[in-house]
Amino acid sequence: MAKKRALITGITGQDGSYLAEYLLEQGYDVIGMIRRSSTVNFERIHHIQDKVTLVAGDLLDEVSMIHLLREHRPSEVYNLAAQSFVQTSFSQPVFTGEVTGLGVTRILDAVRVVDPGIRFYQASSSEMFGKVQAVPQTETTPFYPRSPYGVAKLYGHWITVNYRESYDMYACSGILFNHESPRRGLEFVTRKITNAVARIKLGKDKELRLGNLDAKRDWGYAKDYVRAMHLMLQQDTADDYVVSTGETYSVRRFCEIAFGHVGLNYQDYVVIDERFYRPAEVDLLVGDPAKAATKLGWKPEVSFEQLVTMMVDSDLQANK
Ligand code: NAP
Ligand code: G4F
Repeated sequence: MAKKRALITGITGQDGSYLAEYLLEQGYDVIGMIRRSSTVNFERIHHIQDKVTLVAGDLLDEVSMIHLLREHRPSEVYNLAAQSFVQTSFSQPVFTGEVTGLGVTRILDAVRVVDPGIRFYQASSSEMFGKVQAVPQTETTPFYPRSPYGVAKLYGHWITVNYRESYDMYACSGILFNHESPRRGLEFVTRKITNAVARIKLGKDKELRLGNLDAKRDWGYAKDYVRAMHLMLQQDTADDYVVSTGETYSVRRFCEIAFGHVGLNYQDYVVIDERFYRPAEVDLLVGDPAKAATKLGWKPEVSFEQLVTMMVDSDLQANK
């Protein structure tokens, strides 16, 4: 049987790197779309660089994606590329809309033009629930985004649904709640905390400046979540799924566990800094993963506490 071939946009990101590893394990040919930059940015994929094919393209440029789809003919496309940092979306709302919102139309349309039979995954986000209208959030909970990022993701979600319904394309929107790992970008709160814990423990830093400690998130492990992306594209019909753990914890609780893991008390080191507050906050996210469990047979394998301690241990190692 011919090998399956998948294109991943955002392969240099946290999820892209785990998804590429997972698809290679499943026997796929993996094509990774990378955008041009003046410095090489392959930290997360250097260990698999010789096993994947990297091709140039950009979500801002539809023609580049038409060319690479024509040349490489994937049977599955995972659209993970985005301006993914919520705080930046407040200072760069138009850019975020171009990449994270309109970028989805560009790649969907490239798929439609080249081969509408290609299966498509869109990386949607629990940020679309924003000011939550129900607890826990399900696939039918009304959306109420609270940032330009959330608004752009909502556009990406609906254009995915629209292309599915208009052109009979197999297009899925995975509504993923926060997922973290040792490969998480340093600007996101979890990695910011675990990296600081390691540096403080090793005597390299003295304090950690954070914003809202009372925000609550449903945090899972990124490696668990990429399995759900793949499962969504293996079904008889395309659909949308919430992917989450069903548990929620505050940023404060994350700090408690992370500092506690190395024998420190977070209250001795965390300093509240107004600069890290957002113009509008998402106070509480907690997803109901029942549909993903029933229809995809998916469940997370790493607990919240295991996730926090895994990230602290990894940062201790990296900062030595
Ligand atoms: P990430 O680490 O920030 O990675 C984003 C990726 O997108 C990077 O590879 C980046 O390339 C690429 N990219 C950005 N702009 C691009 C453009 N114009 N053209 C092509 N590539 C571009 O994000 P992540 O955490 O892996 O998340 C993956 C996706 O899931 C994102 O769409 C994110 O919004 C969404 N999501 C994430 C979570 C989460 O908790 N992690 C939850 C829900 C949804 P460079 O390396 O060149 O910057
Ligand atoms: O780690 P965060 O920046 O993640 P956020 O905003 O929840 O977004 C992440 O998850 C989304 C899924 O829900 C993704 F779609 C998105 O791409 C991204 O991966 O912030 C988490 C919480 C926020 O409430 C924030 O206000 O932590 C709070 N926080 C408190 N102090 C902080 C800080 N966040 C950051 N980044 N830095 C702080 O110093």
